[in-house]
Amino acid sequence: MNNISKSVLAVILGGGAGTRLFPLTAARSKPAVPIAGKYRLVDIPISNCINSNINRMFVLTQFNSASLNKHIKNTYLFSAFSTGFVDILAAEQTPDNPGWFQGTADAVRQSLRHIVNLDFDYILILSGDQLYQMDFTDMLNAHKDKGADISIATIPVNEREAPEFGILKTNEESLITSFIEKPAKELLPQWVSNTGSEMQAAGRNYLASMGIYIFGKEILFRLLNEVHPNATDFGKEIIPDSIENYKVASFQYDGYWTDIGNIYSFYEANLALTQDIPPFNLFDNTKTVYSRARMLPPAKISGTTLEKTIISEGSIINASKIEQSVVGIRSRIGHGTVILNTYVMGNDYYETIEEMQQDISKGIPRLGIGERCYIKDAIIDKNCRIGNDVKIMGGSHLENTDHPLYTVKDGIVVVKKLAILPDGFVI
Ligand code: ADQ
Ligand code: ADP
Repeated sequence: MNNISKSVLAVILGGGAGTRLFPLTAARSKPAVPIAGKYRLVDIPISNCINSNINRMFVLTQFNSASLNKHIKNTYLFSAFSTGFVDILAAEQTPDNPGWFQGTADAVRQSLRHIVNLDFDYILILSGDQLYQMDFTDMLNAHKDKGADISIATIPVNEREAPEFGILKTNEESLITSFIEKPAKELLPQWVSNTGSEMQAAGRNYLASMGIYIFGKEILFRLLNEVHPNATDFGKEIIPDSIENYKVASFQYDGYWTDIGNIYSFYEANLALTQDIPPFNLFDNTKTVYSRARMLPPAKISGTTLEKTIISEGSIINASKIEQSVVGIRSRIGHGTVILNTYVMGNDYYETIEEMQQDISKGIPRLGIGERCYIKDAIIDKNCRIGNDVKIMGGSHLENTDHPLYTVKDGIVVVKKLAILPDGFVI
């Protein structure tokens, strides 16, 4: 067995109240949100762990949805000869803690009792809503070489992004000397770092925390239970308060990494996969992204002009044109339909011919997207029934709204899971 698998345990933060990705999180927990046509958010951190030989993982979530359980149980089956597991720990009420997880540190603190008896030296804490392919071995080795108590993965960001992150400064040994969580714009001039000439040329002058932490086991228990028993967050409390008393190291990462915590960044990250050479590469043998093997038939396409588009397995596409879009598993798209800059998540099941005929006789659109529709700048959640001649035109002209069938956020129309849009519906 590889050494790292014995010494490291990973904890994946599966999401707080989940308002930022609403309505995708209205009926499922954040780790279960489908991305890139066939994966779920949680597959990203789990795959990064597996590719780094870390095979013991806990996923912390506020509520334990059926879809998350099913996905994890059916996907991550380690052999009987391995110590590997992926366990979901949902916020639970206990006599001494009546509430949900209050924040990231509180979530980890509440899960310690499930973790304490396991054999490990280091704990790797990961966010559940980031898109990246990172080998954590390098970070762990740097942590050990430096004799650090805590290591934080960091990445250079520009001035526009800096206020959204924890920003830090380091000394020449890459030890963190100061840290501020989400600094106001006016404070930024004080936080400029030497990020290297290439990064500086790109305007990336601030060193941001990626929210990825390595703690020694003893230190984590001491910090959460004794030093800060009431702290709720790593970024707001534990990290800034540890800089003075502990050896906190920065591990600078220069690869592709993006936060997908809100609708716009989620949409952008999905559509970025359609570029010629996407920064997040699903076609890399050494960095496989794992997901559930569904044994679906290959996609069947007829009469469609496809431009920079991903079509997932099990789809039946008769559209006239699809551009810059991601089409998820089991999608069905009718004749004459045009889809632009859109993420169609697909369906969880197929309708039988009889069911389709029943739909037609009841006047309900069939599962999928009908004929002669025009859909632009949208996310279509799973299992929607979109009739014929429907027009969805997202864009900056739309105001943020929440309608029973769809939500508009930053110009993106999100059609809600299971929504039924009748023939001729216009957004
Ligand atoms: P944020 O991402 O804003 O900043 P936070 O909202 O605490 O911090 O979320 C961190 C991760 O934990 C996310 O994946 C989130 O979904 C999850 N999470 C939040 N509350 C949770 C809870 N109660 N239970 C389970 N999971 C929860 C953090 C750091 C910054 C850093 C950015 C990088 O605080 O310093 O720059 O991450 O993205
Ligand atoms: P989500 O992707 O939104 O999280 P779930 O994972 O909860 O959705 O639901 C997906 C599962 O539910 C699928 O595996 C599918 O088998 C099943 N399912 C959902 N709706 C139906 C339906 N109407 N008929 C048959 N199976 C369904």
